[in-house]
Amino acid sequence: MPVRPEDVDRFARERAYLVGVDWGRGAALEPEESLAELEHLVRAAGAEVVGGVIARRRKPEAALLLGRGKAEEIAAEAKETEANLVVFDEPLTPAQQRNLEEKLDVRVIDRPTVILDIFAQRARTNEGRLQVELAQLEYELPRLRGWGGELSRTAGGIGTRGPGETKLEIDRRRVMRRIATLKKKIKEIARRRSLERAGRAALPLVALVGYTNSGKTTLLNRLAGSEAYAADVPFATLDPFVKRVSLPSGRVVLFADTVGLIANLPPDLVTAFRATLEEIKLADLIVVLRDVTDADVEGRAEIVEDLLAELGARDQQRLDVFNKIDLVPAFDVARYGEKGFERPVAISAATGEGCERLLATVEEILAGEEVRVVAELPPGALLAEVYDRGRVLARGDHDGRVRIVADVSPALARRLAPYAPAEEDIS
Ligand SMILES: Nc1nc2c(ncn2[C@@H]2O[C@H](COP(=O)(O)OP(=O)(O)OP(=O)(O)O)[C@@H](O)[C@H]2O)c(=O)[nH]1
Ligand SMILES: [Mg+2]
Repeated sequence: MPVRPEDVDRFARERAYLVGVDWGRGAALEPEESLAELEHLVRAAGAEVVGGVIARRRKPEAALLLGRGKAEEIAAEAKETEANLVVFDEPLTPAQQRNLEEKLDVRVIDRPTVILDIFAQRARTNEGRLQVELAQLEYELPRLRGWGGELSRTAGGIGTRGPGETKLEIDRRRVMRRIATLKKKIKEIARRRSLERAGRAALPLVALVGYTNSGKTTLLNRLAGSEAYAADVPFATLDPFVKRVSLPSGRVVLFADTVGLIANLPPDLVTAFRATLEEIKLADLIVVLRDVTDADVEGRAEIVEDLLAELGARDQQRLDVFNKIDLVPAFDVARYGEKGFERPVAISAATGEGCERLLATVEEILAGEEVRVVAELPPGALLAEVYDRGRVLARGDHDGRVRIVADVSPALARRLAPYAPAEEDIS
C-alpha cells in the first residue's frame, strides 16, 4: 500500500543503495547528475544513502531492466553495504520490480516512488492529500500482489494460490473503489477552483514555472510581499497560491506559484495535480525560472519543456528567468539568449537584484501581446471577462448574441476562438 506520512519513521531507518543507468544517449540529464539528484530525493524522503552505482547498458532488459550479471553485482554490493532498500533511478515495470526484489533479496523501489513518497510527506491541505493519495493508488494498483500488497518473496509458490488470489481481487476492488471516490472529490475541487478563478479579479495571469528548488516561491514572496514557505528541499510547495503583483506602470497582474517539476515526475502525479497545474495552461505568460547554480541548466530546461508540453502549455508566450545570480557573480545571461532561451533575464530572488527589470519585461510582453479578435457571444461570464480583461473596440447585438471586436491577450483569444463568426458573416 502507499506510504503515508505516518510511515515516515519506517523510512528513516532505511539504508538505500542507488542504481542509475547510462543508456549511452538520449537522457536529458547526465547519468551522474541524475543520480546525484536521486540521492538528494532519497535523503529528502528520510532514508540514508549507503552507496550507488551507474550501470551501463544499451537497451533495457525486459525481466530485470539490467543484465543478470549486473544484477548479481548489485546484490553483492547491497549486501556488503547492509542496504535494506535498492532504489532505481529509472521507472520500473511492476514485473521488473518484482523480479529484481527476488533477485536482490531486498526491497526495490524506483524514482517515481521516491517522488510520490516526498509528496505524501509534504502534502498539507486536503486537496494536496487527495491528489497524492490518488497518484499513489494509481501507481500501486498494477503492483498489488496479494496478501494485502505486502512483499511476498514466494509469490507464485506454495501458500500464495487460492485464498491469496481471492484476497488480491478484494484488495484490487477496494483500491479501485477508493480511486473512484478520490477522482470524484478531486473533480469537485477542480470545479470549485474554476469558480474561484472566474470570481477573482479578471487580471492577466502570469504563471511561475520551473524545476523544484529553482526559487519560484521565494520570487513570488519578494514580488508580492508574501511569506509562503520556501526552503532548500525538493517540493517545498505542494499547495501553490496566486498573488497580485504591481507592474512598474501601476498595472496589476496575478502571479501564480506552481508545484515544482523534476525529471521522471510520475505521470500519475501529473494527472492527479492537473487541477493545481491548470493555472499554467490558462496563463497569459509563463515565466520559467532556472537555477544558475545548477550544473546542467540546459538538461533541466529540456525536462521542463517536455512537462509543459504534457500539460498542454506549449504555445504560450515565454520568459526565461535565471535566478540565484548572487551565488554566481560572473553569470553571463547573454550567452543563454544565444542558446535560444526567450528574452533571458537574470535575477536574484534573494537580494532582489534584477527584479525590477523582470517586472518591466513582463509588462512589455503583456502589452505587446494583445491580438484583435472578432467574436459572437451569448451575454454571460465570458463576455463580461472580455470587457474586464481586454479592450472592446466595437459592439453589435444580433439575435440575442453580442458581436464584439476586441483586443485581448492571446490566452483569452484562444478561448474566444470557438465563437468566431463564419468568414462570410464578418461585416
Ligand atoms: N542564494 C539564493 N538562494 C535562493 C534564491 N532564490 C531562492 N533561493 C533558495 O533556494 C531554495 C528554494 O527556494 P524555493 O523558493 O522554495 O524554490 P521553489 O522553486 O519554490 O521550490 P519548490 O516549491 O520545491 O518547487 C530556498 O532555500 C531559497 O532560499 C536566490 O536568488 N539566491
Ligand atoms: Mg515553492
